[in-house]
Amino acid sequence: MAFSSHVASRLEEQAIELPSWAFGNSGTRFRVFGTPGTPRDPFEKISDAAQVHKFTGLSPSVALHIPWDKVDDYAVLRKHAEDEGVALGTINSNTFQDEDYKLGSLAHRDDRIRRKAIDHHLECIDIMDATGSRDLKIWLADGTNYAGQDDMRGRQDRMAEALQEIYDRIGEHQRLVLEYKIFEPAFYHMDVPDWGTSYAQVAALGDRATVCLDTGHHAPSTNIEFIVMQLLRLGKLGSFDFNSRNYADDDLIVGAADPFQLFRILVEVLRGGGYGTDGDTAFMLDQCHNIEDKIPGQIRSVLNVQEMTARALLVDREALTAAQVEGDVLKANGILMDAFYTDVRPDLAAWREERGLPADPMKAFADSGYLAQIAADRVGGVQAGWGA
Ligand code: RM4
Ligand code: MN
Repeated sequence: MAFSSHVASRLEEQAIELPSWAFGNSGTRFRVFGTPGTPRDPFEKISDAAQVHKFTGLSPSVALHIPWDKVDDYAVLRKHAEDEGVALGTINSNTFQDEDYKLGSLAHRDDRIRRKAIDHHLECIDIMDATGSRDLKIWLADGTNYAGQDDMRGRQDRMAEALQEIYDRIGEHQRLVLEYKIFEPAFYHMDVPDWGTSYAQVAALGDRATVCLDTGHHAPSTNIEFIVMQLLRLGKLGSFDFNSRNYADDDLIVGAADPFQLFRILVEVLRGGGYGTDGDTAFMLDQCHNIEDKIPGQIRSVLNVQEMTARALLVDREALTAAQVEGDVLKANGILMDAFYTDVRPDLAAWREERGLPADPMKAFADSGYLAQIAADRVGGVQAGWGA
């Protein structure tokens, strides 16, 4: 079996943005392990990210995190990315690593601290103008640890006002994307804990404000594909942060913990017009590679998304609708499962070769010697990690 020309050409629309922070060292609260060759600065992170695109053709852009990826001249960084064959993508703000933000940022009671957090976002928008980025992604660590610690309603109101000021600065072709997370670092309540809160906040801002769905930010057994359906239905699914989880916000390789869930999500993305040129939903990874090599970890990740996208594209939509109309429960379910159980890997290998890409990107990268090269070249300096 080979892909139909429809599936083959739809696969060409796929673009998955990589997080610069995936190439730095990361770990748990217990230990951060270093790896030889880990980037020391944003330039090296982008060079590594470009390898993923070179071997897969799937990841033409890289997201930056500010201040971790601050540089003196963003035009120089942009040029470096272009020379490496990638673009600079989403700018992620960071209001969770400064002493001032202990009790919150955009929802903080103190005018000075709220001002500082808003100004940080305005600085991020200036950076977007220099990098040519479209999206400002906001994830807030704001929340409380104990009942009664603060007035939740007041926090919501202050956050709405602060977001409005930030949104008003977003350019005509730019977007504000608000990410939610059920818990952590706050353990009693988060100010943006769920898609409903994110939706309520962005809906009040305007058309260019949308929701970011990070697949790791839900309670166990949440039906994430339902949320995908609903946000697409409302025209508000701005982006995905893909990763996978077994327990909490594990940030493991997307499709590793629950490949079937990734399939179900992608089926709804296709159904709702969120894929490729159909819509404006950005695919991004938000992952950390604590113990595995980072570049192959990212290659594995984008391949996992591509494999599940191919399977979701194989769903026989007409037959599915017919079975649904007939009320044939088992037939409808069987049609979905047939697509899920199809091994698309041989077809994808052929698809890649036809497009001048290696049939097996994991092996081709391993054979390239790049990891040994960076381990030899990148001596001295401080390896990037959380905080840089
Ligand atoms: C957060 C959230 C954000 C990411 C940071 C590093 O938990 O998922 O998207 O920017 O982590
Ligand atoms: Mn995220």
